[in-house]
Amino acid sequence: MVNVMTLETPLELSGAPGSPYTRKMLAVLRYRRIPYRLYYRGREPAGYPTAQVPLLPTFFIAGEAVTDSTPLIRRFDAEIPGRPVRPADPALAFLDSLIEDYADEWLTKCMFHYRWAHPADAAFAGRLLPSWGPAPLDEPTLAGVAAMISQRQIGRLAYVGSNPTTGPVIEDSYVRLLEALEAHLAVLPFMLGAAPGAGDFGLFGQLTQLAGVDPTPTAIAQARAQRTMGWIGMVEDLSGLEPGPMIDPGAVPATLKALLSEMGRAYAPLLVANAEAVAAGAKMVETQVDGRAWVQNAFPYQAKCLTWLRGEYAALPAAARTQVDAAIATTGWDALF
Ligand SMILES: N[C@@H](CCC(=O)N[C@@H](CS)C(=O)NCC(=O)O)C(=O)O
Repeated sequence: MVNVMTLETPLELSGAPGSPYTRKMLAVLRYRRIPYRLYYRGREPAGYPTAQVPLLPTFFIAGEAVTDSTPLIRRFDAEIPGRPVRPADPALAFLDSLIEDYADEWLTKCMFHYRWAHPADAAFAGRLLPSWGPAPLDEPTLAGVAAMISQRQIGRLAYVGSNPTTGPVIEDSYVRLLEALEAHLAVLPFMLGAAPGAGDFGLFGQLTQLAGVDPTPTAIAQARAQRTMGWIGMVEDLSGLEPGPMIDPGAVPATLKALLSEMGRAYAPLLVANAEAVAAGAKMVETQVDGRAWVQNAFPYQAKCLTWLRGEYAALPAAARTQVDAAIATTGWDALF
């Protein structure tokens, strides 16, 4: 393993094809043309460290196990030259952060909910996930592992906020997101112009599963989101893309405004309510999302997300802040800043 204080390539990581954040980061590495070595989870070379919270993907950098895709994308941009993911323009970079946070923290609810709350989807995923490892599995072993994984993941539905109250809110938001993406991808190749940002890779990661693996949400995408499915296939490997111009941050296209509105509608109220619950030491968040009841466990990580977004907003130069304010006016995101 590389054991120096700066990033060296190939970057090494462990992950799995069924992990949206693994897919997000592999697509980033391909676009960046950063050589990498992927170990299937549990197949890392002997002696490799384990992260404090062992999440997928885990990168092995300078002798340490490092997780969390959002800061890693920024770190790779800073430390490995060429083809940065984050937009250079500060207003666009901020919008990119909003899109990435929505994808990582809200769209993942859709992914986890569809995968484990629908019995037929859960039965499928229970057998698929272990089959994505390198070890051959005979039938009794696969059946046993599938039952164990399904039971564990169904038990985790509460953590992402999927329950009978919130299920319809989550599913409606997925369908509306697909509609907004279809409209946007009819006019632009990526969310903010002719090059992908962290938000594109975040959306891509979750959508690899929602619109390509899990039967119920994939059938919805097949019926109504062919452009989006094509986009997912392309974002998987953008190693040959020459990035083109980004949109004018002072004149955000209507389809992007609609996307930001969809994201703000679903996710922004929850970010605020969750942060309040965490600050008050409450165990549960009870609020309204999209005019309907929402209950879930309070989630300290998402309180940090809000702090980061507010910090990034506060650091915007005045001219960029004016552009951001215009872009997010009436989208629901404006309530955060
Ligand atoms: N914020 C993290 C989230 C990573 C994450 O939640 N990974 C999930 C799977 S995609 C995980 O490892 N869950 C625990 C497990 O599968 O045991 C990131 O952006 O990388």
